[in-house]
Amino acid sequence: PSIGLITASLTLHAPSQIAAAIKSYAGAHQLEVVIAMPVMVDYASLQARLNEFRAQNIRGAIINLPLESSLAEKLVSENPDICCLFLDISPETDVCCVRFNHLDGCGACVSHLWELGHRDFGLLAGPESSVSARMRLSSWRETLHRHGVSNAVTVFGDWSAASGWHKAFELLHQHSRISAIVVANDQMALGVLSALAQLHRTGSRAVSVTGYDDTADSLYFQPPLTTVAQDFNKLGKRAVELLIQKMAAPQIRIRELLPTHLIIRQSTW
Ligand code: IPT
Repeated sequence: PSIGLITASLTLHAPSQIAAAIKSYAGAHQLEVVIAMPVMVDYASLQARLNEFRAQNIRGAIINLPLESSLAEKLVSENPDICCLFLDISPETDVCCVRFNHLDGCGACVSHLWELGHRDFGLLAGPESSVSARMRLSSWRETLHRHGVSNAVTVFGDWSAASGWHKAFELLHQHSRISAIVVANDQMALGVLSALAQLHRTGSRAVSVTGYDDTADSLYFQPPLTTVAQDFNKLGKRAVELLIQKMAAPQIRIRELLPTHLIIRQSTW
């Protein structure tokens, strides 16, 4: 038997680590994983993927794509014969999900920078089309507001290192006083660190940088990256376990939240 995985681009580190974990835990349960990686994230294209799963006798799907609530709800109601478990949706959406709690990690990250004395922030968010990117941004802003900081400039990247590199130049050219850049994922943070090195903003002139994900490489960035850890292995394990439970008892309602936490390394000071 097989389960389906509909995923964000596997060229990105986080979705690929999640897919790897799902694949290995599914294997431990003698389940194959059929992977779909849609280019378009709209109803027609996702429904087409579920139809392909159905044709292969697949009755459970893990969906790791940032989805708007209405779209996730529509997929569930139009496909009652396929158990869907969502990994990247808003907490307000009433569908089965396992997701990371952005609040603890985002709050800890901004508070850490504030405690170091930073008051001029650059926020490098993920794409506005991603629900998780929007939630991270709003919880950074809430934490800054709580600390009484109003000096934060926001720019948006596309999760890639290349976008991080471009956006760092944009931020520092327009707002040279920025002393800390809060970044929505490690890959963009890698690009930011590279831009800072090119601008000779290192050593005693360094801008503090935080990432998000704690992917396997982040410890080896220069400097090693302070970041918010999401345990992708755990997410994959729980997703497989919970999907199996739901396929056995489709009426159960799954709402699981996994913690995130700050890991302090040398990119903040
Ligand atoms: C989220 C990652 O944090 C981000 O780096 C990017 O890869 C994104 O996925 C792609 O959609 S993790 C997700 C489970 C919210």
